[in-house]
Amino acid sequence: MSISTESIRNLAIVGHGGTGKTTFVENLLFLTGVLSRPEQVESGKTVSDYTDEEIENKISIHTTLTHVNWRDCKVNLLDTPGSSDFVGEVVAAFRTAETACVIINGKAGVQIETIKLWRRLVARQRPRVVFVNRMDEEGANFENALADLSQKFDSSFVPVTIPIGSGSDYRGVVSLLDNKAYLVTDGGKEETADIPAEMQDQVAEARSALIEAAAEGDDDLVAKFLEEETLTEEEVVRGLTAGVREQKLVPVACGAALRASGLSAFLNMVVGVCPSPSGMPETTVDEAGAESSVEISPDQPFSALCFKTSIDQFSGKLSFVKLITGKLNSDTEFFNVREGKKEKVSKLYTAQGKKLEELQELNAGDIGILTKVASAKTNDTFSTPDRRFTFKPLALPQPVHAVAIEGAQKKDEDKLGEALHKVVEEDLTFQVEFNGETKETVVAGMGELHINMILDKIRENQKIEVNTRVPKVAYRETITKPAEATYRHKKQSGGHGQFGEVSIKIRPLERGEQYQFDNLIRGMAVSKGYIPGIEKGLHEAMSEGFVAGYPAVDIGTELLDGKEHSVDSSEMAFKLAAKGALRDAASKAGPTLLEPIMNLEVFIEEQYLGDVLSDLTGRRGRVLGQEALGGGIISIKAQVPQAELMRYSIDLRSITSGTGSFEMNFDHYSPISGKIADDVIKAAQAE
Ligand SMILES: Nc1nc2c(ncn2[C@@H]2O[C@H](COP(=O)(O)OP(=O)(O)OP(=O)(O)O)[C@@H](O)[C@H]2O)c(=O)[nH]1
Ligand SMILES: [Mg+2]
Repeated sequence: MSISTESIRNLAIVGHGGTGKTTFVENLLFLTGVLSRPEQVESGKTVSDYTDEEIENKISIHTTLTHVNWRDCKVNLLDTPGSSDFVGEVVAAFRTAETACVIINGKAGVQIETIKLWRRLVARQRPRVVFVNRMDEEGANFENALADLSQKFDSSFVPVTIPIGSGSDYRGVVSLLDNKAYLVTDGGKEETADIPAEMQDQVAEARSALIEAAAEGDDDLVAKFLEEETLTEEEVVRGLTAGVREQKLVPVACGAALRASGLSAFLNMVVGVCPSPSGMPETTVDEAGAESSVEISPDQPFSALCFKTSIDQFSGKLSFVKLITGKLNSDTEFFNVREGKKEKVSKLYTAQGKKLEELQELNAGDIGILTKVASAKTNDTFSTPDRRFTFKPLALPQPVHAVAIEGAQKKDEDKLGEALHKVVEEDLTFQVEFNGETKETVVAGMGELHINMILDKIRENQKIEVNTRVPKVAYRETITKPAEATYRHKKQSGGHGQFGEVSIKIRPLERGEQYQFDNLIRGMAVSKGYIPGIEKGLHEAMSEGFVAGYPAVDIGTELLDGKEHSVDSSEMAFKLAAKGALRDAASKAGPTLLEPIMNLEVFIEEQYLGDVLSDLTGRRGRVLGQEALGGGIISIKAQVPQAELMRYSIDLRSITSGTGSFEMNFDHYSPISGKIADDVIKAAQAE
């Protein structure tokens, strides 16, 4: 029997690296009886961090699906990595889950990756809850953590649990929802108890704040609260549910995941106040690109979103799906909308980490795994043939780090290409591109760790050596003023000669306009049939460049005049004449090199501001502005030449002791001159 949509809660567990997400999930599995004993991340035996690379590095790298049952609900948990190198996995998880559970460290408070995630969650309008973890560590302070949240984020934070003690005095939590204490036991599950006498006043105050927040969550309740100054239990839950769903408030729970503490109250909150998928909107895009929305509901034909694919050593290809509408069972036939291809469910599973559990049926809102759907890729929409929409794809951040790679042995190139292709299918933040200009295969990802991890895995699995180096920059060339030239291509060799003469004028275009061609020849100086040859010649000359061999852009060309010969002219002769004319004209038109300039947003702790700014200046960067995000975290916006950013993800980490990170995307091309241009030309000539 499948779980009803109303009884499902989907949670993406997200937050800065090392805040305890994996430990949290492990202990939720322990609390609910899925595990008889929780393991520690360091042992390499947790349910969630099970891949070789996770066990080796002792951090999460992939999003892992697990689930627990609590009070008639099924809670799907997507444990995500905290490192910004794997942000693609995180985005996929909170794309899928209705609620994001943000875990923060009770001592360190809100850290940089959490700030970046929060901004994404706000942009996606995702309901959020917070769990302040590691309350058992020296220096943990719930009040400070709450203040830090309020200072950094523009949301209304409402405690639903409060800690009993902290650090070595930590004993458990008081749940404000059911007015009970949950005490830590030695290695076992937490036990309920009465609220400690000395906390009565504190609890009463926190509870009235919670009731007031609940009243504000639901307009109907405000009036009642003003009149009676309190609400019933049922009304509190109703108000909080509406508040979370509408993102008017963010409930905050606390505890110590490592000691399985604070988790019962957390699950009570999730089941009570986090939205079920039922009726939640999902954006669709039709064939014309128009957006609309469907509500998650079982009472419609089948549709699902594939949010992740991976390869399992026993079951082969796994496709992780979230059902948006209808039901799915082993008889369902469906279409992969992107491929227009019919597929069949062979088996249907859910999972506890790597352990697959077979299911008979999946209901709308639930998350499951299909095996052997050959065509499946991340972001695919599965649907019935009559419904031709797709679900809006994940918006992923642009790669920030790239390296050029090649197989050490020529014979390994094919193997390498195939292996890279497989990774690209699974990981949308990893890109592979053969750059025809620089003749390099360039792989790009979210950081050095991300790329190293992928390449190491390929080296090991394929038993091949892969060399890496800093990629070449894709420079461009252009002109700075108009010029004219006439070029005659004439050859007399044996029988047929070759003849073509072309006069052109070239002029600089606006940046980004690329290329323009106008034929201004009046009369019959050149037959129509030769014009395509002339255009081909101009194109070829532009793609070969005239300063350092990089493609020329943003040049307008006008064909002014020409001459032809009744016997010796040909398309080829005119092509060569046009090429010569463009080269001659360009040499008189102030030719120059252009370099790519990137938009950069850097996130750092205040103490590193001076060092980061002077480093950016050293990279020929132009700082556009800086903004204090609260709590000593600063974002700097700048434009920096790509040539200076090839190792930035590595250098920034070393300047900021590993805490800084950045996002970047291409902005525009900009002219370079002097020594910088000379060096580029010299390097190109040395090739
Ligand atoms: N004292 C204490 N330590 C904790 C607690 N929760 C987690 N830890 C420890 O914190 C470290 C990091 O825990 P993880 O669960 O791997 O953290 P994570 O957020 O999953 O890390 P990433 O996946 O790398 O982002 C481990 O050594 C845990 O044992 C807690 O409640 N108390
Ligand atoms: Mg983890």
